[in-house]
Amino acid sequence: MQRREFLQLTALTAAGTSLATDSAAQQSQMPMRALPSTAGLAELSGPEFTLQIAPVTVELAPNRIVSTIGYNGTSPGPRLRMKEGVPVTVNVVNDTDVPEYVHFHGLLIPSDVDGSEEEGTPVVPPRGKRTYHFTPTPAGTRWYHTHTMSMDDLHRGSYTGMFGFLIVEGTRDPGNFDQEHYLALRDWEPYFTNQLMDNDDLDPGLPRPEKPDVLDTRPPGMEVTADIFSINDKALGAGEPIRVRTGERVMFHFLNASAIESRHIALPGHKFNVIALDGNPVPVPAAVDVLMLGPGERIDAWVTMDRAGVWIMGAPEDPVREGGLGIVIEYANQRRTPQWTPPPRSFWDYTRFGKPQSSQAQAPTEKLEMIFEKIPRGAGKFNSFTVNGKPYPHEQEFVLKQGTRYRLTFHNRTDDAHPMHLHRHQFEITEIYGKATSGIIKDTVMVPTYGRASVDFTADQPGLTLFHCHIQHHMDYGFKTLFRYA
Ligand SMILES: [Cu+2]
Repeated sequence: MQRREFLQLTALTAAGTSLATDSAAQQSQMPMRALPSTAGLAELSGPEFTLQIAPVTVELAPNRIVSTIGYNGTSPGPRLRMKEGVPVTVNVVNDTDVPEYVHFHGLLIPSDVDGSEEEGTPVVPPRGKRTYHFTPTPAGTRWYHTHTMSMDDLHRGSYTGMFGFLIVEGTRDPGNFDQEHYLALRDWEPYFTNQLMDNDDLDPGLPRPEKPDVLDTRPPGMEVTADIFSINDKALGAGEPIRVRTGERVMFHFLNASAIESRHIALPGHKFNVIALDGNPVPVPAAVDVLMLGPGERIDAWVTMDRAGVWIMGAPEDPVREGGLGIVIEYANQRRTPQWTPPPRSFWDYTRFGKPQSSQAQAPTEKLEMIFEKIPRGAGKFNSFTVNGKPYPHEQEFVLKQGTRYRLTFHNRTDDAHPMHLHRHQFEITEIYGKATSGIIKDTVMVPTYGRASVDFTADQPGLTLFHCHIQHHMDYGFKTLFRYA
């Protein structure tokens, strides 16, 4: 972003905020709804849904309008609310000239409706339509998004606005909260860069067991980054604030819908009580100052509103927050410029939410080692990636026996952290950062730079199963494998 544009955006942020504060003064006279939910996002309830893929414009702020592709005229698309175990029909209408796939991320559903070309899901043809029938499970915060390849086209695939929340309601008690908000973290208008922008794991204390003795010094290839951000469809200050009262308990469902980078979120003076990761309840709920979400990950966390004021909830990194990644939290009868103060320095650690010992109950019987390596391709080209020394496609490397419990150990021999996503299954993290843990069930895990992680899963969903890095250009340039069932 040019500096001039950046200043315009910041000026606008300030103006937008003061407008919002004025309207809040009027609003505070009005009774609050019992359970206010995030404004601006439509919600559709099943059992039948229609998603229309077509160009949309997103007004992130009055002077910041982006053109992209969305669902049903918006980005994020509508929130889809399904009931666990109740069959649904999703009609997908493709009003673009590009073949499309809609992937239902985090659901345990068959390959032919999972929305993955690699798994053999039929395509939604350009200017055509296709109907998916499946039974949503398990309950939790899921999401849906395009699964097309982008390669070097930054207007395709998950660089576009084709994403939305998908909520599967179960029988679990949702808890007693005064408000509930669905917040998707996004970046817009990505561009190529030669610099690795990652801030995934700056903690030098992290073990790096996979760091090679001799580093590959060939010139690195291109990366993708962005300077424009939003939560849902609004940049910081341009949308309505979340209006709260002292003592309220507010539930936030966060999704990192970025195709490229991890995100952190903090709310000055408040703590996030993390109760679920990737939609699945954690064994040890815990309060943290800062959340971290790799691309594709979700966090459900509630906050007790116990520090009156007007606050910015957003990215701790100044350029990211000032570029739009934030939302104002405004207490009743408080009128001032939204405040930001940096959170205490903290390191995101999944094991904080797990049981500290390994699970003896479900020991794996088979082990698969997966070595991730990056091949630097030099300026103007994307790096490529290999798994166990081979690029995609793999033929017979990863064949599963139905009913068997597997331990996958990821050896990340690259200088970047990767959000590794397993389709159609969920896994349990059993080791990460050199620590054993159990009970954390996820579908996507950030494998640290030069780090190692182990996850266990049961092969109980026959059919082709894609496993890949959720960073779009890593996946497109080789960072994926297919699991097959024998
Ligand atoms: Cu990656």
